Amino acid sequence: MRVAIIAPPYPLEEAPAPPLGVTYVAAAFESVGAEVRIFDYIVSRYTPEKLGAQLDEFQPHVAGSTSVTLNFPGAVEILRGAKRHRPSLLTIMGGPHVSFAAVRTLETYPEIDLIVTGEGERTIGELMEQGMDPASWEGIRGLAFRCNGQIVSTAPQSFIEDLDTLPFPAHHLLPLSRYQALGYPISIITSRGCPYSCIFCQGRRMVGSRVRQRKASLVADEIEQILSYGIYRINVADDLFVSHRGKVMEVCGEILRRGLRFTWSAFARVNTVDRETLALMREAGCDSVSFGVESGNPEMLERIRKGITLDQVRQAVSLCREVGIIAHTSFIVGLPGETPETLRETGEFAASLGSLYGYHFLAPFPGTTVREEVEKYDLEILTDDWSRYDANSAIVRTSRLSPEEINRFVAGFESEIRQAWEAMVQGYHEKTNPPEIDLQVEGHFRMQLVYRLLSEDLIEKLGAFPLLKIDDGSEETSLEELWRRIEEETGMDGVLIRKTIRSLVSSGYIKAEIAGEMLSWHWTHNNRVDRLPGVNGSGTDGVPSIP
Ligand code: B12
Repeated sequence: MRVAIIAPPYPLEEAPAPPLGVTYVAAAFESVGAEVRIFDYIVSRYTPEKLGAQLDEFQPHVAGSTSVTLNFPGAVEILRGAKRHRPSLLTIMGGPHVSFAAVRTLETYPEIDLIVTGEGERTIGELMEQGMDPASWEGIRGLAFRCNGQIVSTAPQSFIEDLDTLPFPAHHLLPLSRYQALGYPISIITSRGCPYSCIFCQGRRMVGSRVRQRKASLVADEIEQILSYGIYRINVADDLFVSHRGKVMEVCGEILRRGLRFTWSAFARVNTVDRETLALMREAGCDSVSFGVESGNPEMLERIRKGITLDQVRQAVSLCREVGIIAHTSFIVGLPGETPETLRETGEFAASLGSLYGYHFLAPFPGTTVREEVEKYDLEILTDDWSRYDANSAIVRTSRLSPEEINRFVAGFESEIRQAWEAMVQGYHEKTNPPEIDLQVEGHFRMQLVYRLLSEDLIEKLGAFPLLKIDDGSEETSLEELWRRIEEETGMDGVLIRKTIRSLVSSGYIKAEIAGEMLSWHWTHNNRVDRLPGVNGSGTDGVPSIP
């Protein structure tokens, strides 16, 4: 059976990193004998023509897409295109959006044949065991589908008790060089589950309230596999990494014992960290921790069932500072019962912490308590246009605040950030910045450029040349021509383009290939390294720099 897994696009602002769920799903299909490809439209442009060509070449029997609410419309469009191109294709969707909007999705989108709700791996195994035969679906948990004009939802799938039985995420199927060029970390999870019941989050319903841990040695094996791709930055994406102190100690202990050298970040809660744990995390390479704080108003924290106090926030941030970890704190605006006063308290509290901080707008996703029980709260949800569920503007109102007022609060904060940024950019152009600021500015421009190269397929579009003289560096000449073409196409700074393309070439992310009379530049698939840098005895000092 051939299975195409689709990673639908999402914008640069949402940190387009290697999609973890997609690689778990791909691995689940592979482990039961399917031939799997990932059609990745996060770091390459989606066009119906490209999809058609990929389908013609691979001839899959099944196409399965993931989606969160914000990229659900894009995911449906791709499945629609796939079905139109290849009507015999079985189309599936899974992920956090459809898990809680299955019936409505099937009612509205005939191009989706089957929805897998919740954790996918066990359901995928059962579907494959039955040859994906629709006649068997009624007997499989965790599905929704159409049958004789009716929509059928089977009972929820039970959570996978022993996560150590799962195959590692199929990173080998991702175009890793492209992700590495962009520079976002690769995610791993050491556990699934979250016992907290914050009313704005779907997490607990996706993964259950009991935290299921993976064995530390397997987590370290997975990290070694990631390092073998030349990737030295990892994000620990557990819903709640610091849930059991002992477990964190085990994972960090294993990283240290094996001498794995890489840097990493994690999500945590302010009420579950302590000095000793943070210090060990620091020693094991963790340099930043993100805390969801959500509000600076104690009653609001209670209303949203966050289960933390403002004192715990101050304490966690100062512990991070003491051990040398950068703390990020994140706040949500437009929460139920939000008023001008609670917003002001949040703004003052956020600024008083001395941590990096930012705001998200409440997006009441399907499956969250705040959406399902909205009538209990002082909150009105203003749209069901899923493409607006990006948490980047207000889509709710409260009795005391309009969406415009909520937007204005964040715009005030963002204009301060923008002014500071504009000063940095000006200093960069006028060469008056200290070197570390210039690095930051250049890194940002570089990422923007790389994202354009990827999302607009610019290397593919502009990187083919008739072969010049074979003897003398056709490659170098074509590179100069490539710079010129990219400069013309993007209008971006020529020096930055030259520097960036050179580094992509020297890191092996793009390569020239000669075929017949043409030389063309193309992205490599991945960049696997034979020796593990940073593992004990390899002789590498310190963390290798991320190209
Ligand atoms: C880690 C994480 C991130 C990381 C992603 C890291 C990465 N590179 O993958 C970062 C920080 C980048 C991130 C970004 C965002 N995130 Co986020 N994130 C999470 C978190 C904590 C874990 C996700 C995860 O990796 N889980 C582990 C994997 C294995 O699970 P999974 O992806 O759900 O996949 C499983 C099933 O869904 C299913 N499945 C999924 N796809 C498919 C496809 C098929 C065909 C099948 C059969 C099955 C299937 O099987 C998989 C294996 O069991 C969740 C909370 C949660 N527990 O769900 C929030 C969560 C997914 N994020 C959320 C949101 C909103 C976002 C953002 C939009 C941020 C924002 N502006 O608010 C962006 C969007 C990015 C995107 N397009 O995914 C929401 C999504 C809610 C929704 N309905 O949209 C969640 C649920 C948290 C919440 N607020 O409730 N996120």
